[in-house]
Amino acid sequence: MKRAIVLFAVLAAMPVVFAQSGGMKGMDMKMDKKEAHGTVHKATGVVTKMEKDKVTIKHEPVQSMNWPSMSMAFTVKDKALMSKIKNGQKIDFEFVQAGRNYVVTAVK
Ligand SMILES: [Cu+2]
Repeated sequence: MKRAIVLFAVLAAMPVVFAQSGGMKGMDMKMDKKEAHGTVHKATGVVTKMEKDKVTIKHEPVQSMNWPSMSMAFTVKDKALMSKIKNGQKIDFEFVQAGRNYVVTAVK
């Protein structure tokens, strides 16, 4: 009779263990995705609009992103970088992807 109780306790505990390991797997996958960012992309384009921490650049094709030429907004976090940029200027620049944003990291 005692043995039956022990067996029941072990079986009852098992689904909890499985549920926990499943949760950990989900977490690992999310972390992998985050680490996919960080690649530096190079592009050339003309600045068509300037805002507080954003510039719109009509850029030429970017092979590393598989982008055709287009006009789009880039985030500029660095104020020193922002001061180098003028509206209408043609720039060679570098950027990284950060979530849904594209952040300019260098301007030549
Ligand atoms: Cu683009």
